[in-house]
Amino acid sequence: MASFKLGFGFYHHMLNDETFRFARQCGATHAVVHLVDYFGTAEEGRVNQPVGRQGGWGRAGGSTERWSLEALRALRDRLSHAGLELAAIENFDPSHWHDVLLAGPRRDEQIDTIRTFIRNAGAAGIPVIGYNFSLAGVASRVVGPFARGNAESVAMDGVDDTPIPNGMIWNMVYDPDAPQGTVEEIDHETLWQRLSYFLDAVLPVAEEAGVRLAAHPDDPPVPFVRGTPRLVYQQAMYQRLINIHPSSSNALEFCLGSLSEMTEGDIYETTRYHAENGNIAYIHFRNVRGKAPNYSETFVDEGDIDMARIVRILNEASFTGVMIPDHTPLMACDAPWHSGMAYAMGYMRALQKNM
Ligand SMILES: [Mn+2]
Repeated sequence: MASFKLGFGFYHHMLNDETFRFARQCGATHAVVHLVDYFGTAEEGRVNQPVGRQGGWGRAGGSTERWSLEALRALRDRLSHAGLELAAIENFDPSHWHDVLLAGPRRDEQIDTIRTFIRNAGAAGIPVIGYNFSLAGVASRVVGPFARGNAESVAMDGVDDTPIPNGMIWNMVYDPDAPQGTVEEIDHETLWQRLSYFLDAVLPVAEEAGVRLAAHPDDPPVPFVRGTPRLVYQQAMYQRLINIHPSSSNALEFCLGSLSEMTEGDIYETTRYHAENGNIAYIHFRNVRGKAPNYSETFVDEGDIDMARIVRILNEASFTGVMIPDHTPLMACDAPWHSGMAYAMGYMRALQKNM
């Protein structure tokens, strides 16, 4: 039996008892929760993962109340009653840290807010917070029948270079009254400096709180998207992120799909290296075919990655963290998202039980 934990990722609107039961029925014992509501009130968008588009996903502005100690404890307890251990919160709302990403006037104030979130997570016994230090976020992607049997999935076909309007970051509008214009053009080094400023400011708090901050690689992984630089768009760049501030709290949200889309690096060696060094906080266990800027997301068993080989490597490195499916193609039936997830979870459960 493999020692990884089987987790399920919950978008904010899925935090209900029925979805908790569904996750348990899929074999999940752990939960990764999105407090950001990417979908706003758009019901039509809720059947799939959020896909980047120029207009954004909607308004940022989830209340900081979701990160209060009381709210986090209540969430943990709700999941616990459903048989699920709250393993991680995934992503910060752009309204809580846009000036951290942009080096804007409210940067230090927002870092203080993030520090409070981290302390509250620690006090609520939540060991990991995943984040994505990115200006454009997900973009340049299209939806179509790209997976087996023409299942609807997501692909990249070229790079979107439309500038990001002021008041939007990471596909969400945090200031609808922002002045005309677009987000300032910067180079890669400037963005790395912004990440360093952030990590140096929050990692000591995270260490004290017993919380690991886990960085997602860029999705999609290309040097620039919408005129803004990316940080981790090749596998080797993960090590630069670790080197900024080596710490048990400076960790990785290891997305196999995004990493495999990168044009350089060996996914098996990269997995072995970071697993052996204890850098992996949790894993997005999904598969893809092709490389950026031309790839498509696939079912877990039909992409370029030999997922069983990944699990063998993780076992050899004694990885005991959580794996979640991240996203999957939609299947042709009345419950396209759920059946896609159940398929991935069944595959992962079989790997867990038989290795
Ligand atoms: Mn991912």
